[in-house]
Amino acid sequence: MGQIVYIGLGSNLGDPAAQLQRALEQLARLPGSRLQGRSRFYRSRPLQAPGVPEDQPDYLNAVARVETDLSPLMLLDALQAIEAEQGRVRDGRRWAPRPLDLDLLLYGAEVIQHPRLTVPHPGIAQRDFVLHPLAELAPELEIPGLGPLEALLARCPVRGLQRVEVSR
Ligand code: ROI
Repeated sequence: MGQIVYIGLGSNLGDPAAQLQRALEQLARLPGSRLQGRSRFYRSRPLQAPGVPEDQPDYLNAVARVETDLSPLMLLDALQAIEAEQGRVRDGRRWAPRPLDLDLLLYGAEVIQHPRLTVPHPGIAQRDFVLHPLAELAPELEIPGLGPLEALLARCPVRGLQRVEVSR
């Protein structure tokens, strides 16, 4: 039996809707994995944090649910390969605008502290563009170490997230 994982998708350069769609197709082809669902797409202003450039375009964000036999680091490698394939250059600048960002948000109920990977994804509790799409897929979800998703949603700052797909 594989693990249930949630992957955050984000893009704010080029054609974000096309890039998210393409990334979902690539997630569906991950080895040893099955794409089980995805949220709608949301438009969201760039999250402000210390050191984050303020003059970025809006993001398009979504979350995908995948069942996988891949280990966390094998999955991370596969996600980074998809990012690279879609033109992301990792030049050491954090938080730069990007054509595609794939974040491993949750890996089953595991808590992972590794030099390359922190799960649950840090900052998840402050990110409306992660919590709302996640709640579409799994409203009853328990976030390891942080508690029920519903409680995190109730405390998350409201930043004017906009659902851009009415139906699919
Ligand atoms: N802001 C939004 N709205 N969506 C993102 O995916 C996103 N990703 C980031 C930073 C720059 C922190 N802000 C973001 O990496």
